[in-house]
Amino acid sequence: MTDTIYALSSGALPAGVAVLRISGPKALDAAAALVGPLPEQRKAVLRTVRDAQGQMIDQALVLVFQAPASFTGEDCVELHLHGSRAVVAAVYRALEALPGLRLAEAGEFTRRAFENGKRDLVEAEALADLVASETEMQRRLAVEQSFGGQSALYMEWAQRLTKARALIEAELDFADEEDVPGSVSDQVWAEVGDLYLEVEQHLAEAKAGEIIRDGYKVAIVGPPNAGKSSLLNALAKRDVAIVTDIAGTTRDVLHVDLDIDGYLVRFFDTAGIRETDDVVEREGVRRAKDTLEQADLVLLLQEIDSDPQQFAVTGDAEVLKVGTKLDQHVHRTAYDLCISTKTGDGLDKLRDLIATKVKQTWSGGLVPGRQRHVHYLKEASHFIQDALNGTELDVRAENLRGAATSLGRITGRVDVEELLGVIFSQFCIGK
Ligand SMILES: Nc1nc2c(ncn2[C@@H]2O[C@H](COP(=O)(O)OP(=O)(O)OP(=O)(O)O)[C@@H](O)[C@H]2O)c(=O)[nH]1
Ligand SMILES: [Mg+2]
Repeated sequence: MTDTIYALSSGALPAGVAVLRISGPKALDAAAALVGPLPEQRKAVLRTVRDAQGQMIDQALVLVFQAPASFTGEDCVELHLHGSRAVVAAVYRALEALPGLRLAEAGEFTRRAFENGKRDLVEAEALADLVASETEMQRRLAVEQSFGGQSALYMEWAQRLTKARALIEAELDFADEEDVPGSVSDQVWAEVGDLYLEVEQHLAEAKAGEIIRDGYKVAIVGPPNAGKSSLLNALAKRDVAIVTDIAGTTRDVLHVDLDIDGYLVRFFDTAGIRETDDVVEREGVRRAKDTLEQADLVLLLQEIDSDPQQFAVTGDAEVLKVGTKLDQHVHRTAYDLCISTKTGDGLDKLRDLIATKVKQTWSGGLVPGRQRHVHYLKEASHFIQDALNGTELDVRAENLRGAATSLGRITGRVDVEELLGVIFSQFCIGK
């Protein structure tokens, strides 16, 4: 017997309304104990909420969802209470006193939704992303993955792999019989080859998913006194970093998150890179180089007309050469862009350039959303590659099964053996 769980589903109190959700076998009884006879399901009705002594706690809208047509797939009741801490505490006390009820653990409602087949793992993760989304693109990606075709895509791939395997195994088992599609092999492997390319193409977009979720990382680097911290402050429109005319002011890596046209963009201000005997500054320079290597875009700052950089830019990020202190110099074509944080000159252009670059990272389609997905996709891809390159037919078939299983692990739903049943039912062998 599962516990019946309850929790506040809405945000921080106080608020206009607090939505308290109860889910589980005793949800209806529990709600009835508080509000009396329950309304017809899926119909919001105003009721008085009372404690065990009959004292009125609040008035609330009551909504009943009967299993399996609810978020969790269990009987669910929502109480839309007035959003005060005391009201919610009093309702919690009343529910706590009922047998078989307890406060839900983090994620428990969604876990039950998964266990009852309401959402698969990809959809459950995407729902968490949707709730946590702060930028427009994070929202779009989460919606795409939560309600879009992500799971269906992996399911379809697993299905194609399993079908291929079934055909190969049929050839193995019944090779000497006449009514088996004879050399289907060539066609099957051609199709598996196509699938391999599709998986690889999808994997190639993993970076896009990471950038949307975790942000587009822009490293501001350059020699000391180039105006790096001044740029960070100008972009953030507040005094985040200390700015002085002493070379070597910044030592730690500071960062500011900005929402640029709906994308999360993370700017990192770093220590000026130079040879130094100062232990602290040297550590700062090391961190600056680390940041540089992990960046998606590097803004290489240098005061216009100053001596060229003495260090090499490593990593595979794109580099924008930015000339600084334009108020004291004139434009030079040696730089991609010239700015002045004093006058604000060039800053809009810089922002636009970054916006253009980050927009190129995601086309809006299905991309692997998480490291977990990427892991299993790579695993599947390896299995497919082994299947394509193998020589022993039974080993190749086994690799196809491995690939389908890896894909199934992403959604947590695809049972390969079950799929096999579905596929076998479509063609009869040996009658
Ligand atoms: N005139 C002018 N001065 C600037 C501009 N940007 C920065 N400065 C000055 O240049 C000096 C260094 O600026 P910072 O922003 O601290 O330079 P930084 O690159 O962070 O320097 P470190 O942290 O030491 O590596 C300060 O005195 C700033 O006021 C600018 O656009 N125009
Ligand atoms: Mg600085």
